[in-house]
Amino acid sequence: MTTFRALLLSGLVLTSVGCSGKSDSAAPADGTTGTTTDGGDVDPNSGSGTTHTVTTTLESMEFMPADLTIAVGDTVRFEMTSNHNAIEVSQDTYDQRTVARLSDGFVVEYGETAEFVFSEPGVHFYICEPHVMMDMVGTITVE
Ligand SMILES: [Cu+2]
Repeated sequence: MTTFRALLLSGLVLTSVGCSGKSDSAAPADGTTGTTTDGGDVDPNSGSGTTHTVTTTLESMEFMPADLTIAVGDTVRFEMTSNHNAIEVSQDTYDQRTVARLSDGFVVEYGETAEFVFSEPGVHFYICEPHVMMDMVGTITVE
């Protein structure tokens, strides 16, 4: 079960993603104004929530911020420098500072920028593979 969705990538990964992201849902021309639906304005899959950014630098061995709390539907944008990656892992892997990738977790490779929409509450743990032993780890808490 994947509880996040990749939005866009400036890098070269996830080339096998089959969805173009363009759902041409024949939207009617806006001749009908004022059709509001209570609570229906925000599509949890539209990525219309707040965008949070996690950055790194070449010199530092940390994610900034390392621990981030967001709301369901928010986007997290990872901006990795060429010497760091961000790989989702299990809580055990995170706690043990090892490098086993989560099979359906998010992956941001070296030097890439990627955005993910988190659609369900929960905690995501991630690491930088070459620097996990230096405590270069992070969490995304989705509330
Ligand atoms: Cu690193």
